[in-house]
Amino acid sequence: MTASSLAYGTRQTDEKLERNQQKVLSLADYVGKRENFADLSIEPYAPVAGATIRGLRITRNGEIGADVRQFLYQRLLRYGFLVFEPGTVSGEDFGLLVNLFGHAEYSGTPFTPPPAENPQINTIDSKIKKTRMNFIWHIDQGFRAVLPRFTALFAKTVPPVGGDTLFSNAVAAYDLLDPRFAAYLDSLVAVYDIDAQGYLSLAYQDPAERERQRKKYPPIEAPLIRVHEETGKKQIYANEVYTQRILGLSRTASDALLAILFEQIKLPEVQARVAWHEGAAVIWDNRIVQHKGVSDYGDGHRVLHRAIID
Ligand SMILES: O=C(O)CCC(=O)C(=O)O
Ligand SMILES: [Fe+2]
Repeated sequence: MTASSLAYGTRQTDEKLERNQQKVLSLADYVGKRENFADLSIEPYAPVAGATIRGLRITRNGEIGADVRQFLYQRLLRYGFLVFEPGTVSGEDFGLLVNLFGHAEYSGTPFTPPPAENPQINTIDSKIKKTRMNFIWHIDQGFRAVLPRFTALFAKTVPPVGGDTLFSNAVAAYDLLDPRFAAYLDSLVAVYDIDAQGYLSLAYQDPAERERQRKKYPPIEAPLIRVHEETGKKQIYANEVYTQRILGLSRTASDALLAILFEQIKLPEVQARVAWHEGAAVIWDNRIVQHKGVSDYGDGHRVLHRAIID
């Protein structure tokens, strides 16, 4: 064996070893330490995403100061999602929590009607519909040219077992990619479509309304990897519900690359699992995390109030 072939063989082995080792994330890039601010405390919810807020009380009579608001907003951008303990806000006043972060636009479908007390929000009720797109990994309204920054949920009714919500830190998922592969992905643009997985048929039974929605939301072109306007961080934007195909690639290549990205979102290392308690609320940044509901509650009754926040 010549010296050069030996050197080559050694390099191959090194590369193989390197490839077989999954990168280890530096957790401090995604979460912080426990902190107190005014009357509230914050502590990480899971190793790589999320935080729990305790001690915050929001009522019609009390004002939340600009400093607390700013603190919560900054921590949401840092952690990707915030869990508010039960008692933070009542179901009737959920809108007050939402208003701390932005403006809620009604975004329901015939199967997700607004509750009587608040026309800006909609209801996900397992009695109204069982099969939903929210059980597939997605980014809310990832088919729109302008993404709603946040989504918030309030737990009205929690099933006896199951029904958690999973979050995947899609920034960390991107960071775990081989940088050479990631650089290639950065250059790609994909088609995003409200109906890529048949959402329109699932959400609208009336063909005329379906057609109206189809016209309102034509397919858009957007990057596969999205840069957060406020943090500058890159997120795997491709998601299973709304990403149709990657532009400029064969169907085979597009499907293969998308499958890799969808797998990346499913890595337990980048995930958090939120177990609901009645009266708890959660808000997340759609530009950081992807999410899905877990449909493991059988006939249990599960009701969440939901606000899409621009
Ligand atoms: O059902 C869930 O846990 C997730 C709900 C969801 O996807 C949403 O509210 O946008
Ligand atoms: Fe969602």
